[in-house]
Amino acid sequence: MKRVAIVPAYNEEKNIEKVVDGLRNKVDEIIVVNDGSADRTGDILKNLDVITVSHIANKGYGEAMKSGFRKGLQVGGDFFLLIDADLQHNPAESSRLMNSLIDNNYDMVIGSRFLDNKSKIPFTRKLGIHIFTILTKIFLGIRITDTQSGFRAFSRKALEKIIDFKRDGMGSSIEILYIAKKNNFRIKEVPISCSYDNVQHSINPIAHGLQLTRTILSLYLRGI
Ligand SMILES: Nc1nc2c(ncn2[C@@H]2O[C@H](COP(=O)(O)OP(=O)(O)OP(=O)(O)O)[C@@H](O)[C@H]2O)c(=O)[nH]1
Ligand SMILES: [Mg+2]
Repeated sequence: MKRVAIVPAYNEEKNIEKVVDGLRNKVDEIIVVNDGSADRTGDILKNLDVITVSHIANKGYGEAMKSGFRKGLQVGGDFFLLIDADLQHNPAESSRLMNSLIDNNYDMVIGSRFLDNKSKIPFTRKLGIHIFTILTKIFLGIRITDTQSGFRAFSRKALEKIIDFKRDGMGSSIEILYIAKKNNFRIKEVPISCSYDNVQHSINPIAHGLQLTRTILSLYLRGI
């Protein structure tokens, strides 16, 4: 029973080592996707005992995730954990997702920032996430409290279906939920904390919002 963590990373020199350390005793293998980082992320990874997948140029969150998924399936993982590299998620909480997935035979477990209300999420961020959660519910019929969460766990069977997602940017998080719904996955949300203390948003919120809007409308109108 092999547990594999997948960590998409773009310019995360300040955080990547801490995230990897936190994951050490939680999984059997750690895959970090260095998505064309312009900082020292690549150098730091050379000295860490992880599998590194490197993009020569920056390809976006979706592509980074996909490269990680592909490698995870290649190395024979049975259960997969997706976690951000910016330390917003607490690697110590990985077990909550993984145990829930494995013990209950779920296809997918989503870490939700809104189930215990302990995270201090900046107001505009919270509003943005809620708007897209409501749109996802209305247009796609998907009832999830945190559609944008990047802290998720998947079974191998689920990942083999999910890996066919098409989007390269932030819309991929919603597309994955759409694939999960189409395949009648058993999904569970569990509470997670999320830190906004040291975050430098690497994507402009307006660009982010537009990507999500385009994704929801395209899935609603064309199913793709
Ligand atoms: N923004 C961005 N993140 C990437 C990219 N490739 C990989 N990532 C990683 O994807 C994860 C999520 O990116 P974030 O920019 O933190 O996205 P977010 O957490 O939804 O948004 P914030 O609330 O602004 O932090 C991080 O671990 C990034 O390092 C990319 O091209 N752009
Ligand atoms: Mg982040």
